[in-house]
Amino acid sequence: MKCKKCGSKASVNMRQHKLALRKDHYLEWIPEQTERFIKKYDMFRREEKILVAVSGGKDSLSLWDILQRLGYQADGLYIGLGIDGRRRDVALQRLYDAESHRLAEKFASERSLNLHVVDIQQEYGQAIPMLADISHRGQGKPCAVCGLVKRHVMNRIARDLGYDALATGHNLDDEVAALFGNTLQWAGNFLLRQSPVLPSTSGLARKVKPLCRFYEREMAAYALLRGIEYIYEECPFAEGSTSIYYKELLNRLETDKPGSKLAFYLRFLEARETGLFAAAPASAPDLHPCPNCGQPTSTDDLCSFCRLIGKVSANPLP
Ligand code: Q46
Ligand code: ZN
Repeated sequence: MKCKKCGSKASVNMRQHKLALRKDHYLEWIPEQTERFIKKYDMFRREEKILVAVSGGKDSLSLWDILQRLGYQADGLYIGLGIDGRRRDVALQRLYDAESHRLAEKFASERSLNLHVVDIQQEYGQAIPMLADISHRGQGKPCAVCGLVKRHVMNRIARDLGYDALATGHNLDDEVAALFGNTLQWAGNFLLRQSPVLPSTSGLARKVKPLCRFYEREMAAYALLRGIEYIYEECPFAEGSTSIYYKELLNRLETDKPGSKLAFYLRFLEARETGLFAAAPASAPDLHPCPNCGQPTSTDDLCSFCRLIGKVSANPLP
């Protein structure tokens, strides 16, 4: 396969784009495309301050790398989820935590970038798995609580430290798996909110996904060719998740029909823009600031995060 730009041997072949590129051309192409998406979806401007949620994985580290190469003011935020000494997979979880944190720190220090670190256990008294046990949410899996806590912390840091946008490393495979799941359920409100940009509302930071049009394998190739050291393992709790199952199904479709995932996502965005979902019920519920933390909530009382933390204080562990 030959590089489309120079005709020499290509390193990356993207059947879905009918495009093959040599290493250096590929490493230019990814930031060029990212810049195009940032402008197309009006994600942020050069004078704005961006907070990148960094997990130590290939997508978030690559995103930070790309934004830095493009000259944006981007700082990182790493959230330490913590471990639970009572779990069977404690060794795996500890390894994942320590390794992802180490790689995020290494990436930042090698490039003299600013990384904020929030350790959930230090900050809120318990690590994620234990918060999940205490709250009894999620039937054994801590993911619902993990998502709630991560969203709260990201918003808090973005708001308190004056960031204009919060950027996450969601790639096309993540977006398409979520879209597929929401479509299977005809989850109107989720479909309406699934977008490369969620504007800031009632105290919530603007959320942007600059990598939403790149396939997961494109980001893996970018991280590899850029020499970015990242954690290969998924969080141990991701195993057996519905989104991984959807990704496998969609990959089978993609193998038979290259470009299907991208087309599914782009046609969805177009349909949204042309008002196909306009008849869906109003998406945003009435939001009020939580009396405790000030973040918006749809309930008349404390937000779900503050209720969770309240439960933890009321049930101190032995
Ligand atoms: S939600 Fe669940 Fe993830 Fe949290 S506990 Fe791990 S798998 S990290 S994206
Ligand atoms: Zn609150």
